Amino acid sequence: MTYDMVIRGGTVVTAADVARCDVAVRDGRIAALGEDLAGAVADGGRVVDAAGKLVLPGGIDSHCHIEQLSASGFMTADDFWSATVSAAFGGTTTVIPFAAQHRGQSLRTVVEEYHDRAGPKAVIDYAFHLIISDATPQVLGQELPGLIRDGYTSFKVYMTYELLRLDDYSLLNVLALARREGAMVMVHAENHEMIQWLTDRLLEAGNYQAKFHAISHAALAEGEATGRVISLSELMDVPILVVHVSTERAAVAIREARDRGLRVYGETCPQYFFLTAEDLDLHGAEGTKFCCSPPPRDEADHEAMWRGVVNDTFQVVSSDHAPYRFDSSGKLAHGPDPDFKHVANGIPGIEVRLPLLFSEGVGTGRIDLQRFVELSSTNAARLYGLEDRKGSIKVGADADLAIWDPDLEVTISIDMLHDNMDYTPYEGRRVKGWPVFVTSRGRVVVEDGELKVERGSGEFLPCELPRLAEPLGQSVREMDPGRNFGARLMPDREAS
Ligand code: DUC
Ligand code: ZN
Ligand code: ZN
Repeated sequence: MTYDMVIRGGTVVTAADVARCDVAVRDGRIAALGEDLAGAVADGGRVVDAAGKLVLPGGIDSHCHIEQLSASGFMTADDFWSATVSAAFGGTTTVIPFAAQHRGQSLRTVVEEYHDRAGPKAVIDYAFHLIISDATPQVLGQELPGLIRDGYTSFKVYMTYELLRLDDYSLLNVLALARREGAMVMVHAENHEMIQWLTDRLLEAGNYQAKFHAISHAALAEGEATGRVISLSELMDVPILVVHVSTERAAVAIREARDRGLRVYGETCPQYFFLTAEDLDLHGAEGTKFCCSPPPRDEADHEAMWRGVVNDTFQVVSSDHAPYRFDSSGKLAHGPDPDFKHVANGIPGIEVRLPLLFSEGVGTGRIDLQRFVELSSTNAARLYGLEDRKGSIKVGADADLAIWDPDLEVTISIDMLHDNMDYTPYEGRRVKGWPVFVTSRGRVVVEDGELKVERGSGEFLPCELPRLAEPLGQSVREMDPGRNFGARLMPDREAS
């Protein structure tokens, strides 16, 4: 047997193991793991020396907004070209952005539009989550089941944002559908009325600067909504994944649900380890660069996020890359001194997600290499139905690999990043460890600081249904006939 490429002598890391071995690639897939495989490279193939380096599965960024028009009419600064190039330079080889429905739109049409955007531009592989803002009987009853079968097996719903949010009744309808079809529901959990009330009072009093964004999106609003949606999912007996968790209060609610055996999963993002509400309190409109929802919090919440990645409250660390430039196309679309309510929500981070987590997580000993791989790649593949192809280094999987130099020290600056932004919230931050060689399906994507692939060479990945273990709570439910009444009313997937 001969190979197209052998990565020789690196330290290979998966979610389970660390081993010194070679990785052999043939026809875009991992063909063998073992010792001394380089001798079997085919004529014209190549041997890549990884001695002293780490060989990791390419990252999966399962929460990023790419070429997405927000409900308020802001287009992200990155399209599928710049976002996927930037992702690849940061060691990410799969992205799962959103195909976002605006109210009144057919989901099918939305999905087609996003394919038109991604197909000609993406340089790494991609899947799509759906955003459901209009949970009509037509959308839930007709469109969504077909889309799930076609490989769009996860969808995000919002509990806040006027033009996106679903009330609890609609959320239950979505959860019921997800239960029947076996799909994964991602939830943006913030209490809309709390935020709206605080925003109105702040603006009435003339408190319009960016720092008040963090006050309006109170930690309590996130905690309340997180607890509420956990109750809704428990009623319906269906898994949920609470996205971009920023507060200790929400983390504790997820932890408690998981301790009770519920299939409640959590995601957090680098901004909730590294940025604080004080970053929004900069001179002029500079603070708008840090406006995202939920907002950055404080150091106690940072520690809670680290605890959460260590104790498996969180399974996924994604970027929530939502890039809006610091100009009239983005943050300053409503003028040079906008009120916080009219500032595009979101910050960039698709390229620095992994180096930040590696440096501050592995580098400080908070997490080990296997946990880093799990949080940045393997768990997303499992939760979103990509595990046969992505998220691990195993024979048969796609050869999506990132060779990391664990000792490479980098000072993050906007000039070195490959997105289409004009700032990074992490300007000047020093990290240790960076990916130096990246492959996708065995194609070299990044080498020697250069992009090696063509526009549009990324491929769409239809997702399977996630294969999740049965909830621990089964026996509890049987003992307590009053619970999960909602789920009892729903026909099981097998029966429907
Ligand atoms: N919040 C979101 O919910 N989505 C995009 C970016 C943000 O800040
Ligand atoms: Zn969100
Ligand atoms: Zn988001």
